[in-house]
Amino acid sequence: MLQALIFDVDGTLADTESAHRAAFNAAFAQAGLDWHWSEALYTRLLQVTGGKERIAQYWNTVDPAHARSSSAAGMIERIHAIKTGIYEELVGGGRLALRPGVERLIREAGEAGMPMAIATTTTPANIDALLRTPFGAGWRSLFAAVCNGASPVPKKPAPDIYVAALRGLGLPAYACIAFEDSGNGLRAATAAGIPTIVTPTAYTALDDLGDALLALPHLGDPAQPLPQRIPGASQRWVDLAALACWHEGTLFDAS
Ligand code: XBP
Ligand code: MG
Repeated sequence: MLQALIFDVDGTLADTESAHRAAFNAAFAQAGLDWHWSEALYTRLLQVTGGKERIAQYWNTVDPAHARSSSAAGMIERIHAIKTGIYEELVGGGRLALRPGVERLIREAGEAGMPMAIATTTTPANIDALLRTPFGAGWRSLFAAVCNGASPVPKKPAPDIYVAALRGLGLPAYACIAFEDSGNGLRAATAAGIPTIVTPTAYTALDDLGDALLALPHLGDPAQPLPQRIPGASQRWVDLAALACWHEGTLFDAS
């Protein structure tokens, strides 16, 4: 039986990567660097999960000698802190909307008493900036566990952040459904044993998403229905009843 939902953040709850890219570029300029990440370059850099790790990887390709110097880690921390502040300004106050169906499904699950968790590689302040307006300052109470990029575990595609979310929920992987947007996220959730629904964005549309339980353009909403009928549902949006039906199918397949 489906007992909990686990949500990725970037790309899944909202289409955040353009704001992340703008924030990285503004931070580079503020730090006096002439680095600029174009959309095409950023799409490739997204294969490296975590903003600090992404900066380190890029620095290592453009200036390996300095990237390996003793001051590099401190410099990355400083650039990333500037980036996080800019990102909060860009998405906070409801300036970036959640993707279709996200708010509706989270509210439905909350009202039904279905436990939820977050499993993301992003910085905690980014989650607060995104969720504080739609769900209020107490958004954290909607989730039994919020596992994020501050935790000292390997980042996606490693399964660790999903394993931490399962531990926080106190549930086995087969009792949950995860929501992801990227190949790295899908690999992480799948390696933790969690059936996963993917809703890719333009940044992740070319990722290998073949292991997903289901791939959809978004979760759909009465005001913004999915373009196609979805299996086991008469409406064109994902709700708890449809999720329970797909989840039962995975258990049946596995037996
Ligand atoms: C996606 C990421 C994040 C963001 C940047 O995370 O890789 O690192 O791009 O965020 P997810 P930070 O899809 O798991 O939410 O700069 O705060 O690391
Ligand atoms: Mg993501």
